[in-house]
Amino acid sequence: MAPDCDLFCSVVDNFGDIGVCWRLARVLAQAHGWQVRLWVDAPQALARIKPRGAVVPGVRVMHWRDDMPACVPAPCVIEAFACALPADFVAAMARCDMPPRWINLEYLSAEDWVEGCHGLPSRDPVTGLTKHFFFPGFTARTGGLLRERDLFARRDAWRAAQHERPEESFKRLGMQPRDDALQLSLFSYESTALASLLDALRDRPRPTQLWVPEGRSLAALSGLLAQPLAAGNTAGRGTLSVHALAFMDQDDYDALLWHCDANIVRGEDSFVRAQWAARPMLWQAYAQDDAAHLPKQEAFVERYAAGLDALHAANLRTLHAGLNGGATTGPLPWGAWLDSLPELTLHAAVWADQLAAQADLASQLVLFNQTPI
Ligand code: TRH
Repeated sequence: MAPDCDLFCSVVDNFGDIGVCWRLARVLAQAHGWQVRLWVDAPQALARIKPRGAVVPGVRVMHWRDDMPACVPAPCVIEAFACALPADFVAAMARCDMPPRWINLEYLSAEDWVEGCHGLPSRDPVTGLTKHFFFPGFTARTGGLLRERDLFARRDAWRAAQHERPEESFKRLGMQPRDDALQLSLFSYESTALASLLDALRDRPRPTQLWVPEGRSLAALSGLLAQPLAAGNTAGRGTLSVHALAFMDQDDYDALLWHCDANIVRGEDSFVRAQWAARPMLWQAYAQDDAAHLPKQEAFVERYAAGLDALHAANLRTLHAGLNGGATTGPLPWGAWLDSLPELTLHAAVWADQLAAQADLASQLVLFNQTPI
């Protein structure tokens, strides 16, 4: 079947680029019936996050190499995160009788300027083709957020099953949660704030289980605890137990976020998924050389904390600044944050429902693609 869309993804580092693209490809196919050719230059990164053996009807994964075969471009071409399409492919787009709709999918930001840039055209000087900038975002004048139609139903069903059949749910994730312990997950980059998080958790009256998938945060914790941690290992300090988990696929990672009482996440895709989990969350943005991630992080916290009382909002600002390498004074208010989890849980549920009232990113993209230029 002829493709409806060519989606190009270059894996810069980590898992966010392919995490977003694989999710978008799946939603376009499953919810909109599109045939998607997903071109990825590092299929091994996709293999880490894709449920094993998962075949999604409508999604064809193509290895994007320098010598990619000549092909007729689909009517919609999505260039994820300005990954620079191959010159031959752009030339083929220009030769089409009806040139494809060329969309550059941008990184997510809560900053105000996004509304003014969403949907703007730009003319390619070489071919004269028009490319449009499509910005995900948190407001009605942006492209919205990626969300599967059945996501909340699956989340709620998983939570119900977790109580009815706990062994089944947790064995899959390699976890043995204790009923009496606070459940936290951590998927971050390196941060000086992690040391004070460990210190705060080891002295809490209530035990904490901190679940950490393999990767950069686990390596950082191994250093801080002076104990090498690999999947399946546990380290205890005071009332804190740190549990290392194997890196799981995207669906299982969702389940981890749904299970935990609060989640610390990073980048773009886990950041959005933690919001859909409707549990308290803290976010470490992907660091940029010019510290451009700091205003990005601040813009998000301003939106997110808008409905909270002044003290909770101030704590969130400080913790986010601390996690992201921004300026802070005094110790980070981990204890106050942990104490306020019940209020923050109510807030997270309201926030998730509010965001879900917005049209999701894939639906907006499909509509945008149909709109005459
Ligand atoms: O991996 P990241 O740090 O990705 C980053 C950001 O996207 C950043 O904007 C981008 O510039 C940079 O990559 C190149 O964080 P992110 O976006 O949360 O992506 C992680 C993906 O990995 C997400 O789809 C969830 C998934 N994941 C799993 O599938 N299994 C796991 O065990 C974990 C922890 C994550």
